[in-house]
Amino acid sequence: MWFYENYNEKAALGLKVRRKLHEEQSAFQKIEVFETEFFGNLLVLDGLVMLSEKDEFVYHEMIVHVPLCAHPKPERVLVIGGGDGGAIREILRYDIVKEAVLCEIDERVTRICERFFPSTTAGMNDPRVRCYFEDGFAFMQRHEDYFDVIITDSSDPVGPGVSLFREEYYRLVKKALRLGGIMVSQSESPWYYEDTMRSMTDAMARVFSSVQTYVAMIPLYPSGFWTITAASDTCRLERFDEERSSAIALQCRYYNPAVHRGSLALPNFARDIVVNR
Ligand code: SPD
Repeated sequence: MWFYENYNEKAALGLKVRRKLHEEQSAFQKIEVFETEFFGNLLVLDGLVMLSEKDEFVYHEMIVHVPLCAHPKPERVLVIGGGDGGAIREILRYDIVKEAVLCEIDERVTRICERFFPSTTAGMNDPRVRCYFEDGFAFMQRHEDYFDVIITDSSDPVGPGVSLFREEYYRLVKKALRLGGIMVSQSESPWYYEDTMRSMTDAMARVFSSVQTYVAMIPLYPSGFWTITAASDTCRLERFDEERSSAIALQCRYYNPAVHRGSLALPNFARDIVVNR
């Protein structure tokens, strides 16, 4: 039995699976969990791969440690999306973090991950964590001048995630950040989502003075060449805290100070899409 994620009707990812562990239609999306031969359990939303047990560490380490090592004092961190808990797990590695807030639109994602992905949800009951199950856009409208780092760990720009790729959302994020804050957002692949990358980074650049896209190699995301984009008025990713980064790297399987620096180097074809500012 094989699972296929269709990329653009011309290419697909195929994974050999032992069995389907779960399937349901939540109020927001179709949620499926497969047991694969090689990548462990696999979470799929509306037919698109969100994470596997084997490779999730790459995405979660890179979406968290790059901004948390670039911000001078990340005490309050918000994750929009990320109901699987992987980003929260990484945020909790920092003693300096006082509050880790999760806002996930679909509570069923979290409940299913608690059952099938215990290693990503491990931190959810930590006393520094607060979880809200509601729309990220609406949550952001109620917050002003509060967070140091805001991480948008969304699904792809289809279905419930679509509003998180727009200028209006980035304006709300900016309002919710304290002075000196930084946001990051998963920003898809230059091979398959060129238009999304261009429009989202253009929108961020209308809101923040600095926009920087960086790379993470994630085998189960389309093309394996995945990007995350940071935006801020004060933080620059190349000016990161080396000491904090080296200390965190001791607990990581992908992230370290050299990877932090190297992830900022974009090949020309990708650089030309996002025009890092
Ligand atoms: N095409 C996959 C993009 C998914 C990005 N978010 C994944 C959620 C993992 N926490």
